[in-house]
Amino acid sequence: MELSPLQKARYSYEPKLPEILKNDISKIVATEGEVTESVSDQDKIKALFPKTYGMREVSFTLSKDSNKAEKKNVAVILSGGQAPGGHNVITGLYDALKKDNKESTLIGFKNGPSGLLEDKYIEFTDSYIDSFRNTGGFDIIGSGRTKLETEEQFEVAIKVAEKHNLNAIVIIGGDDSNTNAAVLAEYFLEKGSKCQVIGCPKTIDGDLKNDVIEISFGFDTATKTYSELIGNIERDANSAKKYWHFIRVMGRSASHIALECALETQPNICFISEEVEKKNMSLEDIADQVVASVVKRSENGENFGVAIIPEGLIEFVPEVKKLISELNDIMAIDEKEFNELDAWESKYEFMQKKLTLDSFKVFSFLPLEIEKQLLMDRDPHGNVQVSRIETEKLIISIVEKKLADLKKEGKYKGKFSALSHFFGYEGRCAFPSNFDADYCYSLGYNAYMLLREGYTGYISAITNLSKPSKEWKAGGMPIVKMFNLEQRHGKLKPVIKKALVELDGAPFKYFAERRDEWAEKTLYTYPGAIQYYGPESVCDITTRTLALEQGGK
Ligand code: FBP
Repeated sequence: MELSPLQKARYSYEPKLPEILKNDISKIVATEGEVTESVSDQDKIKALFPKTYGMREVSFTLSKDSNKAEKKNVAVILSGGQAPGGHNVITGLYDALKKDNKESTLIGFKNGPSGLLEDKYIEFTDSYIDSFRNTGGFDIIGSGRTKLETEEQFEVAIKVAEKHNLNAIVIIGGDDSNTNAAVLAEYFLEKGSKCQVIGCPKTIDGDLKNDVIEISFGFDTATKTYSELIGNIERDANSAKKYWHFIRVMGRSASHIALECALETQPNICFISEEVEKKNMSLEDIADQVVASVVKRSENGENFGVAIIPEGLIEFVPEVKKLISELNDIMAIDEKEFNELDAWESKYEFMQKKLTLDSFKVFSFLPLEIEKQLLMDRDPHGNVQVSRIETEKLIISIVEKKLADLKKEGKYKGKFSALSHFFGYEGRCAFPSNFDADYCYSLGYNAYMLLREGYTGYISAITNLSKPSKEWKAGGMPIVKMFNLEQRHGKLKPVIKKALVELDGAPFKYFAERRDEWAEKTLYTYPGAIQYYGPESVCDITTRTLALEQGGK
């Protein structure tokens, strides 16, 4: 296979580990901290997870004695959307396992959790692992979104684990996949299986985080990739001075990606879905905010601008949120009947009968394309696929109408020519930044330490991440600690609580204090491309979000 010069160079990059993990593995031991509780619904969650509820947080320290490792058979699964650094989680896990005992084996189930159920796997070798070091993508074994949730699936998982004599399965995924990891860990314990389950926090969306999981991997590289592109567009806009660019960025539920990109590039507009929901903003209110900036800037002779829109925005506009929730419930029950209807008119009538009057009003106000996008297939977790809804075009169309009205009234004399963009898949498989390369390698290495020490139902946790890697700390947290009860498919289910943008948090406050000035003036910043080689102050820095959250600038 032909390799690019950067790929060749990245093969020899040596990811940095926290100091504690650089020691002889046989001398690293776990120290237990406080007993944990789930974030809410404690009694109900305790009853559902009798074996894994209330376990203690774990950190690693060095002991004088060394503890020889038995041979272990471990499996790994990549689950959900791609995120830069996934390959390094696997290389870190592999290196730790082989360093500890050469006889140990690592297999990878192919194409997500379905690989476990179908027993489709590969066994990793040195040369195969070496060809994926420090590269982006999940193609090392592939990924998938199959949800592990039924008793039959768990029974199959036990049989496959027994067949391979597995000591542990490491599941690399987001909130839903780590929820599955915790459920599987509980099930294995209940059935007396020796197979442990360890999770690793992945998602470019950045919404799997809390006091112990400071950031999910992939967020750093994905936001740097989008910010580079947004900065380039800003410079183009400021050079040509003729277009307003509306850029939708990924982030299914939370707006962490949009906020981080705004902090990096200082656009004229950036919506934060969590604020839209809190302020109960309608689609019209959102468009009015854009119109105000367009009008003001045109008065300054600047008929151009840049707006960032989080892809999840549409689900946070209260009136649309209610509509989507009704559509999800309808689809959960009547999807088959709905899919048998061919003509759009019949589908439309079907929804008219099923939706409440208010929601149907909102539905019928939307442009036809958006109506169709809202009715597309749900993902395996029953969610509407927001990455396929062109919210940026919806906003442009409402803004155009409003500006035309203002023009008629003589209140607006500028020109408005809008272009739309969607940045999502472009960022998910980029070569991991040095931060993600180091962080992911450490997460995988640390996952091995957790399973070596006999833990199950834990998520690998590397902390103190806004500091240089030698100050990073290694440990683990019981996954059930992150649980709450949420409505899914019309039923209350125990799931990891999603971390949304906190409106009283430092990153949002920083943005909110400056955005009025950004809306009017041209104060763009241009982050440029990710740098892999050069000064640490450029190459090793992480996100503004993490820096601000941890008291930096
Ligand atoms: P994960 O939460 O599984 O990591 O995926 C996040 C994400 O990239 C979202 O930002 C996006 O909405 C979604 O995946 C797209 O999913 P798909 O890859 O199935 O199109």
